[in-house]
Amino acid sequence: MKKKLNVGIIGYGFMGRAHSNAFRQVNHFFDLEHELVLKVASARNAERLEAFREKAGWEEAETDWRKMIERDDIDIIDIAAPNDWHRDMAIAAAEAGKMIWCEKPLARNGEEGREMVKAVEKAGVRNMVWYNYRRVPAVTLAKMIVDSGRLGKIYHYRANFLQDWTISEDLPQGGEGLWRLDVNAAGSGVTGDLLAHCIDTAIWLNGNITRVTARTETFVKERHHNLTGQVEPVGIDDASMFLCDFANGSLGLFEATRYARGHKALYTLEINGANASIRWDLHDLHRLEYFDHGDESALRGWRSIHITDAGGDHPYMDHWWVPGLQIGYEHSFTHQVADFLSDLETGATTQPDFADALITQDVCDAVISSGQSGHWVEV
Ligand code: SOE
Repeated sequence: MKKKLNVGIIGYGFMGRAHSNAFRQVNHFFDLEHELVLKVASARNAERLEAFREKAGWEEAETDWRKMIERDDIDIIDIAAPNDWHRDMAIAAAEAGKMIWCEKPLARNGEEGREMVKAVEKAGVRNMVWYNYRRVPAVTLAKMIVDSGRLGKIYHYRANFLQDWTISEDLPQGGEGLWRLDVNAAGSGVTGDLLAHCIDTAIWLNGNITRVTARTETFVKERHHNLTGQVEPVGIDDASMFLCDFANGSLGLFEATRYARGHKALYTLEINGANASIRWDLHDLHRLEYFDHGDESALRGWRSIHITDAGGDHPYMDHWWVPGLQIGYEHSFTHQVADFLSDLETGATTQPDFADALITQDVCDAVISSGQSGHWVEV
Protein backbone atom coordinates (compact mmCIF):
# COMPACT_ATOMS: atom_id res chain seq x y z
CA MET A 1 0.00 0.00 0.00
CA LYS A 2 1.51 3.36 -1.01
CA LYS A 3 1.76 6.27 1.40
CA LYS A 4 -0.52 9.05 0.20
CA LEU A 5 0.74 12.63 -0.03
CA ASN A 6 -1.91 15.30 -0.42
CA VAL A 7 -0.90 18.20 -2.66
CA GLY A 8 -2.35 21.71 -2.62
CA ILE A 9 -1.56 23.79 -5.71
CA ILE A 10 -1.78 27.58 -6.03
CA GLY A 11 -2.31 28.84 -9.57
CA TYR A 12 -4.13 27.54 -12.63
CA GLY A 13 -2.08 29.08 -15.44
CA PHE A 14 0.35 27.42 -17.81
CA MET A 15 2.47 26.12 -14.93
CA GLY A 16 -0.56 25.00 -12.92
CA ARG A 17 -1.46 22.81 -15.89
CA ALA A 18 2.09 21.51 -16.43
CA HIS A 19 2.52 20.60 -12.75
CA SER A 20 -0.92 18.98 -12.49
CA ASN A 21 -0.12 16.79 -15.47
CA ALA A 22 3.13 15.66 -13.82
CA PHE A 23 1.33 14.87 -10.56
CA ARG A 24 -1.20 12.76 -12.42
CA GLN A 25 1.42 10.87 -14.44
CA VAL A 26 4.21 10.23 -11.96
CA ASN A 27 2.76 7.18 -10.20
CA HIS A 28 1.78 5.58 -13.49
CA PHE A 29 5.36 5.51 -14.73
CA PHE A 30 7.68 5.47 -11.68
CA ASP A 31 7.79 2.89 -8.87
CA LEU A 32 7.61 4.97 -5.72
CA GLU A 33 6.60 4.38 -2.11
CA HIS A 34 4.45 7.52 -2.15
CA GLU A 35 1.39 8.34 -4.18
CA LEU A 36 0.38 11.92 -4.95
CA VAL A 37 -3.22 12.94 -4.37
CA LEU A 38 -4.38 16.05 -6.24
CA LYS A 39 -6.27 17.30 -3.20
CA VAL A 40 -6.93 21.06 -3.38
CA ALA A 41 -6.46 23.68 -6.09
CA SER A 42 -6.40 27.34 -5.11
CA ALA A 43 -6.73 30.63 -7.01
CA ARG A 44 -8.75 33.83 -6.59
CA ASN A 45 -11.12 33.60 -9.56
CA ALA A 46 -13.73 31.05 -8.41
CA GLU A 47 -15.20 30.39 -11.85
CA ARG A 48 -11.89 29.78 -13.59
CA LEU A 49 -10.64 27.80 -10.60
CA GLU A 50 -13.60 25.44 -10.82
CA ALA A 51 -13.03 24.91 -14.56
CA PHE A 52 -9.35 24.17 -13.86
CA ARG A 53 -10.16 21.87 -10.92
CA GLU A 54 -12.45 19.78 -13.03
CA LYS A 55 -10.23 19.59 -16.10
CA ALA A 56 -6.92 19.05 -14.29
CA GLY A 57 -8.38 16.51 -11.88
CA TRP A 58 -8.18 18.21 -8.46
CA GLU A 59 -10.59 17.03 -5.75
CA GLU A 60 -11.44 20.39 -4.17
CA ALA A 61 -11.22 24.13 -4.90
CA GLU A 62 -10.34 26.87 -2.38
CA THR A 63 -10.22 30.58 -3.27
CA ASP A 64 -8.21 31.48 -0.13
CA TRP A 65 -4.69 30.04 -0.40
CA ARG A 66 -3.96 30.76 3.26
CA LYS A 67 -6.86 28.53 4.29
CA MET A 68 -5.52 25.76 2.08
CA ILE A 69 -2.05 26.06 3.61
CA GLU A 70 -3.52 25.90 7.11
CA ARG A 71 -5.24 22.56 6.45
CA ASP A 72 -3.76 19.64 8.41
CA ASP A 73 -4.42 17.18 5.62
CA ILE A 74 -2.18 18.96 3.07
CA ASP A 75 1.40 17.64 2.90
CA ILE A 76 2.87 19.58 -0.02
CA ILE A 77 2.23 23.11 -1.27
CA ASP A 78 2.95 23.69 -4.95
CA ILE A 79 3.37 27.39 -5.82
CA ALA A 80 2.47 28.02 -9.47
CA ALA A 81 1.42 31.64 -8.93
CA PRO A 82 3.13 34.77 -10.34
CA ASN A 83 6.53 35.71 -8.88
CA ASP A 84 5.25 38.45 -6.53
CA TRP A 85 3.37 35.78 -4.54
CA HIS A 86 6.25 33.32 -4.12
CA ARG A 87 7.74 34.79 -0.94
CA ASP A 88 4.53 35.13 1.10
CA MET A 89 3.20 31.76 0.02
CA ALA A 90 6.47 29.94 0.65
CA ILE A 91 6.94 31.53 4.08
CA ALA A 92 3.36 30.68 5.09
CA ALA A 93 3.79 27.10 3.82
CA ALA A 94 7.11 26.72 5.66
CA GLU A 95 5.60 28.04 8.90
CA ALA A 96 2.79 25.50 8.49
CA GLY A 97 5.42 22.74 8.17
CA LYS A 98 4.57 21.80 4.58
CA MET A 99 6.95 20.53 1.93
CA ILE A 100 7.15 23.18 -0.81
CA TRP A 101 7.54 23.16 -4.57
CA CYS A 102 7.95 26.62 -6.08
CA GLU A 103 7.85 27.74 -9.70
CA LYS A 104 10.96 29.50 -11.04
CA PRO A 105 12.42 32.04 -10.59
CA LEU A 106 12.61 31.59 -6.82
CA ALA A 107 11.43 35.18 -6.24
CA ARG A 108 11.44 38.68 -7.70
CA ASN A 109 14.93 39.32 -6.31
CA GLY A 110 17.61 37.96 -4.02
CA GLU A 111 16.26 39.77 -0.98
CA GLU A 112 12.93 37.93 -1.19
CA GLY A 113 14.73 34.72 -2.07
CA ARG A 114 16.91 34.96 1.05
CA GLU A 115 13.80 35.29 3.25
CA MET A 116 12.39 32.17 1.62
CA VAL A 117 15.59 30.20 2.17
CA LYS A 118 15.64 31.31 5.80
CA ALA A 119 12.01 30.22 6.27
CA VAL A 120 12.48 26.71 4.86
CA GLU A 121 15.73 26.22 6.77
CA LYS A 122 14.14 27.35 10.04
CA ALA A 123 11.14 25.07 9.49
CA GLY A 124 13.30 22.18 8.24
CA VAL A 125 10.90 21.44 5.37
CA ARG A 126 11.86 19.85 2.06
CA ASN A 127 11.74 22.28 -0.85
CA MET A 128 12.36 22.39 -4.56
CA VAL A 129 12.23 24.93 -7.42
CA TRP A 130 10.88 23.97 -10.85
CA TYR A 131 13.91 24.50 -13.08
CA ASN A 132 12.50 21.72 -15.21
CA TYR A 133 14.98 21.74 -18.10
CA ARG A 134 17.57 19.92 -15.99
CA ARG A 135 15.33 16.86 -16.27
CA VAL A 136 15.06 16.79 -20.06
CA PRO A 137 16.95 13.50 -20.63
CA ALA A 138 19.33 15.08 -23.17
CA VAL A 139 20.27 17.80 -20.66
CA THR A 140 20.69 15.22 -17.87
CA LEU A 141 22.93 13.23 -20.22
CA ALA A 142 24.93 16.41 -20.91
CA LYS A 143 25.51 16.66 -17.15
CA MET A 144 26.69 13.02 -17.05
CA ILE A 145 29.10 13.67 -19.93
CA VAL A 146 30.49 16.83 -18.32
CA ASP A 147 30.90 15.06 -14.97
CA SER A 148 32.72 12.17 -16.64
CA GLY A 149 35.43 14.65 -17.65
CA ARG A 150 35.26 13.70 -21.37
CA LEU A 151 35.09 17.35 -22.44
CA GLY A 152 38.46 18.15 -20.85
CA LYS A 153 39.15 21.68 -19.72
CA ILE A 154 36.06 23.83 -20.42
CA TYR A 155 36.66 27.08 -22.32
CA HIS A 156 33.22 28.32 -23.35
CA TYR A 157 29.59 28.14 -22.25
CA ARG A 158 26.97 29.70 -24.53
CA ALA A 159 23.21 29.89 -24.08
CA ASN A 160 20.24 31.60 -25.73
CA PHE A 161 16.55 31.75 -24.91
CA LEU A 162 14.71 33.48 -27.75
CA GLN A 163 11.01 34.29 -28.07
CA ASP A 164 8.95 36.79 -30.09
CA TRP A 165 5.56 37.06 -28.35
CA THR A 166 5.81 40.63 -26.96
CA ILE A 167 6.82 42.51 -30.11
CA SER A 168 3.38 44.08 -30.61
CA GLU A 169 3.08 47.45 -28.84
CA ASP A 170 -0.63 46.73 -28.38
CA LEU A 171 0.02 43.81 -26.07
CA PRO A 172 -1.03 44.91 -22.57
CA GLN A 173 0.84 44.27 -19.33
CA GLY A 174 -0.69 42.85 -16.14
CA GLY A 175 -3.22 40.11 -15.39
CA GLU A 176 -3.24 36.40 -16.30
CA GLY A 177 -0.10 35.37 -18.30
CA LEU A 178 0.70 39.05 -18.94
CA TRP A 179 1.94 39.54 -15.38
CA ARG A 180 5.29 38.61 -16.95
CA LEU A 181 5.37 42.12 -18.48
CA ASP A 182 4.61 43.90 -15.20
CA VAL A 183 7.79 44.52 -13.22
CA ASN A 184 5.91 44.67 -9.92
CA ALA A 185 4.61 41.16 -10.44
CA ALA A 186 7.58 39.62 -12.21
CA GLY A 187 10.58 41.40 -10.65
CA SER A 188 12.35 41.48 -14.01
CA GLY A 189 11.63 40.63 -17.63
CA VAL A 190 13.48 38.05 -19.69
CA THR A 191 16.29 37.92 -17.13
CA GLY A 192 14.09 36.20 -14.53
CA ASP A 193 11.73 34.49 -16.96
CA LEU A 194 14.16 33.08 -19.52
CA LEU A 195 17.80 33.69 -18.60
CA ALA A 196 17.10 32.20 -15.17
CA HIS A 197 16.60 28.82 -16.89
CA CYS A 198 19.86 29.24 -18.81
CA ILE A 199 21.74 30.29 -15.66
CA ASP A 200 20.35 27.40 -13.62
CA THR A 201 21.44 24.87 -16.24
CA ALA A 202 24.80 26.60 -16.72
CA ILE A 203 25.67 26.56 -13.02
CA TRP A 204 24.58 22.93 -12.81
CA LEU A 205 26.73 21.93 -15.78
CA ASN A 206 29.69 24.28 -15.46
CA GLY A 207 29.85 25.59 -11.88
CA ASN A 208 29.47 29.03 -10.37
CA ILE A 209 29.43 32.34 -12.20
CA THR A 210 31.72 34.86 -10.52
CA ARG A 211 31.05 38.14 -12.35
CA VAL A 212 28.89 39.51 -15.18
CA THR A 213 28.64 42.45 -17.53
CA ALA A 214 25.25 42.96 -19.11
CA ARG A 215 23.27 44.99 -21.62
CA THR A 216 19.53 45.10 -21.01
CA GLU A 217 16.90 46.97 -23.02
CA THR A 218 13.21 47.82 -22.81
CA PHE A 219 12.04 48.29 -26.40
CA VAL A 220 8.41 49.17 -25.67
CA LYS A 221 8.46 51.82 -22.95
CA GLU A 222 4.73 52.06 -22.15
CA ARG A 223 1.89 49.57 -22.30
CA HIS A 224 -1.75 49.55 -21.34
CA HIS A 225 -2.10 47.86 -17.94
CA ASN A 226 -4.96 45.35 -17.83
CA LEU A 227 -5.57 45.68 -14.11
CA THR A 228 -5.28 49.45 -13.62
CA GLY A 229 -6.80 50.39 -16.99
CA GLN A 230 -4.03 53.01 -17.46
CA VAL A 231 -1.12 53.30 -19.89
CA GLU A 232 1.87 52.68 -17.64
CA PRO A 233 5.65 52.65 -17.98
CA VAL A 234 7.16 49.24 -18.71
CA GLY A 235 9.71 48.33 -16.04
CA ILE A 236 10.89 44.96 -17.33
CA ASP A 237 13.87 44.12 -19.52
CA ASP A 238 12.61 43.02 -22.96
CA ALA A 239 16.07 41.79 -23.93
CA SER A 240 19.03 40.86 -21.76
CA MET A 241 22.53 39.79 -22.76
CA PHE A 242 25.56 39.20 -20.64
CA LEU A 243 29.14 38.04 -20.63
CA CYS A 244 30.49 36.27 -17.57
CA ASP A 245 33.36 34.48 -15.92
CA PHE A 246 32.88 31.03 -14.43
CA ALA A 247 34.84 29.95 -11.37
CA ASN A 248 36.49 27.20 -13.47
CA GLY A 249 38.10 29.81 -15.73
CA SER A 250 35.71 29.41 -18.68
CA LEU A 251 33.86 32.29 -20.33
CA GLY A 252 30.08 32.55 -20.71
CA LEU A 253 27.88 34.31 -23.25
CA PHE A 254 24.11 34.49 -22.68
CA GLU A 255 21.22 36.12 -24.54
CA ALA A 256 17.46 36.22 -23.95
CA THR A 257 14.82 38.26 -25.71
CA ARG A 258 11.12 38.30 -26.56
CA TYR A 259 11.88 40.27 -29.74
CA ALA A 260 13.55 37.61 -31.93
CA ARG A 261 10.92 37.33 -34.65
CA GLY A 262 10.37 33.71 -35.64
CA HIS A 263 11.59 32.19 -32.38
CA LYS A 264 8.98 30.88 -29.93
CA ALA A 265 11.01 29.18 -27.21
CA LEU A 266 14.45 28.56 -28.65
CA TYR A 267 16.56 27.56 -25.69
CA THR A 268 19.99 26.45 -26.90
CA LEU A 269 23.17 25.73 -25.01
CA GLU A 270 26.68 24.76 -26.05
CA ILE A 271 29.78 23.84 -24.07
CA ASN A 272 33.22 23.73 -25.64
CA GLY A 273 35.97 21.77 -23.90
CA ALA A 274 39.52 21.01 -24.96
CA ASN A 275 38.59 17.45 -26.01
CA ALA A 276 34.92 17.61 -26.90
CA SER A 277 31.84 19.83 -27.21
CA ILE A 278 28.15 19.34 -26.61
CA ARG A 279 25.13 21.31 -27.72
CA TRP A 280 21.40 21.09 -27.15
CA ASP A 281 18.32 22.79 -28.56
CA LEU A 282 14.89 22.81 -26.88
CA HIS A 283 13.14 22.66 -30.26
CA ASP A 284 14.80 19.26 -30.79
CA LEU A 285 14.86 18.37 -27.12
CA HIS A 286 15.27 14.62 -27.46
CA ARG A 287 18.64 15.01 -29.21
CA LEU A 288 22.08 15.82 -27.83
CA GLU A 289 24.82 16.80 -30.23
CA TYR A 290 28.33 15.71 -29.37
CA PHE A 291 31.70 16.27 -31.04
CA ASP A 292 34.71 14.29 -29.85
CA HIS A 293 38.14 15.31 -31.08
CA GLY A 294 39.38 11.85 -30.01
CA ASP A 295 37.37 10.17 -32.78
CA GLU A 296 39.21 8.66 -35.76
CA SER A 297 39.92 11.66 -38.01
CA ALA A 298 38.21 10.27 -41.13
CA LEU A 299 34.95 9.83 -39.22
CA ARG A 300 35.21 12.79 -36.86
CA GLY A 301 32.21 15.11 -36.80
CA TRP A 302 29.19 16.21 -34.80
CA ARG A 303 27.00 13.26 -33.87
CA SER A 304 23.35 13.70 -33.10
CA ILE A 305 22.36 11.30 -30.34
CA HIS A 306 18.66 10.42 -30.21
CA ILE A 307 18.05 10.13 -26.46
CA THR A 308 15.56 7.26 -26.56
CA ASP A 309 17.59 4.26 -25.41
CA ALA A 310 15.11 2.75 -22.98
CA GLY A 311 16.80 0.05 -20.94
CA GLY A 312 20.19 1.49 -21.90
CA ASP A 313 22.21 4.43 -20.68
CA HIS A 314 19.82 7.28 -21.43
CA PRO A 315 18.52 8.88 -18.22
CA TYR A 316 14.80 8.50 -17.39
CA MET A 317 14.02 6.71 -20.66
CA ASP A 318 13.46 3.26 -19.18
CA HIS A 319 10.32 4.68 -17.51
CA TRP A 320 8.70 5.44 -20.86
CA TRP A 321 8.35 3.70 -24.19
CA VAL A 322 10.38 1.24 -26.24
CA PRO A 323 13.77 2.31 -27.71
CA GLY A 324 13.47 4.90 -30.47
CA LEU A 325 10.24 6.50 -29.26
CA GLN A 326 10.75 9.98 -27.88
CA ILE A 327 9.18 12.02 -25.10
CA GLY A 328 8.57 15.78 -24.74
CA TYR A 329 8.52 18.96 -22.67
CA GLU A 330 5.94 17.82 -20.13
CA HIS A 331 8.01 14.81 -19.09
CA SER A 332 10.67 17.08 -17.55
CA PHE A 333 8.16 18.02 -14.83
CA THR A 334 7.22 14.38 -14.23
CA HIS A 335 10.92 13.52 -13.87
CA GLN A 336 11.42 16.32 -11.37
CA VAL A 337 8.54 15.25 -9.15
CA ALA A 338 9.63 11.59 -9.44
CA ASP A 339 13.13 12.57 -8.26
CA PHE A 340 11.65 14.52 -5.35
CA LEU A 341 9.58 11.52 -4.25
CA SER A 342 12.44 9.08 -4.55
CA ASP A 343 14.74 11.49 -2.65
CA LEU A 344 12.09 11.67 0.04
CA GLU A 345 12.40 7.91 0.38
CA THR A 346 16.23 7.87 0.51
CA GLY A 347 16.64 11.10 2.47
CA ALA A 348 18.64 12.80 -0.33
CA THR A 349 18.19 16.53 -1.07
CA THR A 350 16.43 17.29 -4.35
CA GLN A 351 18.17 19.86 -6.52
CA PRO A 352 17.55 22.62 -7.26
CA ASP A 353 16.23 23.54 -3.82
CA PHE A 354 15.57 27.11 -2.59
CA ALA A 355 19.22 27.62 -1.58
CA ASP A 356 20.39 26.47 -5.01
CA ALA A 357 17.84 28.65 -6.82
CA LEU A 358 18.99 31.63 -4.73
CA ILE A 359 22.40 31.37 -6.42
CA THR A 360 20.67 31.69 -9.80
CA GLN A 361 18.61 34.59 -8.40
CA ASP A 362 21.80 36.38 -7.35
CA VAL A 363 23.22 36.04 -10.87
CA CYS A 364 19.94 37.45 -12.28
CA ASP A 365 20.18 40.40 -9.87
CA ALA A 366 23.80 40.99 -10.92
CA VAL A 367 22.73 40.98 -14.59
CA ILE A 368 19.99 43.55 -13.94
CA SER A 369 22.32 45.70 -11.87
CA SER A 370 25.08 45.55 -14.52
CA GLY A 371 22.53 46.37 -17.24
CA GLN A 372 21.64 49.52 -15.30
CA SER A 373 25.17 50.62 -14.40
CA GLY A 374 27.03 49.42 -17.50
CA HIS A 375 29.74 47.99 -15.23
CA TRP A 376 31.01 44.52 -14.36
CA VAL A 377 29.21 43.21 -11.25
CA GLU A 378 30.64 40.55 -8.93
CA VAL A 379 28.17 37.82 -7.98
C1 SOE B 1 7.12 32.33 -21.03
O1 SOE B 1 8.07 33.26 -21.30
C2 SOE B 1 7.67 30.97 -20.61
O2 SOE B 1 6.53 30.19 -20.45
C3 SOE B 1 8.46 30.96 -19.29
O3 SOE B 1 7.71 31.54 -18.24
C4 SOE B 1 8.89 29.56 -18.97
O4 SOE B 1 9.65 29.51 -17.78
C5 SOE B 1 9.71 28.99 -20.13
O5 SOE B 1 10.05 27.65 -19.87
C6 SOE B 1 8.96 29.08 -21.42
O6 SOE B 1 8.50 30.40 -21.62
